Amino acid sequence: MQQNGTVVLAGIAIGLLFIGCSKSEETITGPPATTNLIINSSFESNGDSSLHSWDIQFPDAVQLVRDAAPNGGSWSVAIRDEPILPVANIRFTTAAPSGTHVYAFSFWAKYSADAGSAWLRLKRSDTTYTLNSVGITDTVWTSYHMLDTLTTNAGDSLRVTLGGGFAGRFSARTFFDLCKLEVLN
Ligand SMILES: [Ca+2]
Repeated sequence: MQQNGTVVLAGIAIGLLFIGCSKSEETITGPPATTNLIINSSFESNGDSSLHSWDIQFPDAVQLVRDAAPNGGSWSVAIRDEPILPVANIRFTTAAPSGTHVYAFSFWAKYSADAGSAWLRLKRSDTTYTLNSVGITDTVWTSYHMLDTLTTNAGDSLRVTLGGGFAGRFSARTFFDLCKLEVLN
C-alpha cells in the first residue's frame, strides 16, 4: 500500500510539473510585435545613454542627459540652441515600407528657455518633402502624436529630425525621448 501511495504521489508531482510547463508557455504570449521603425527610441541601451542609429548634425550642441520622459528609462537627448539654420539636430533615416500605410509619429519633449522642433520627412530621389513638423510647446515632459497616410515607392526613405531652437540662447535646451515612427496598417 505504501509503495502504491508513493507511485500515486509521484504521478501527481509529474502531473503538476506538466501543468506548470503549459502555464508558463501560455504566459509567453505578449503584445503583438512592434512596428516601430526607429531603432533606439529611448536614447539608451542596457541602462547606458546611447545615440546609436542617430546621425548627429552638430555634435557640440547635442548631449545625452539623465532626465527621461515618463516610462522613458533614465536618459533623453538634449539639443542646445544655436544661432544657425538649419538648427542643431539629430536625424534617424530608414527605408520606407513600400505601398500605402498609416504612420504614427510620436515622441515626448520639453524645453527650457527656447523651444526646438521635430520633423517627419520623406526623401525621394533628390527631393525631401516635409510631411509633418511640430514646435515644442511645453517646459514639462509632454507627448506629441501625429498621423500620416503615405504612399511610398521602392527607394523612398523616411527621416525623423529632432532639433533645438535657433534663438542662440546659450542655456536653452530642447529635450526629446521615446521617439517612435510606427506603421499602423
Ligand atoms: Ca529614455
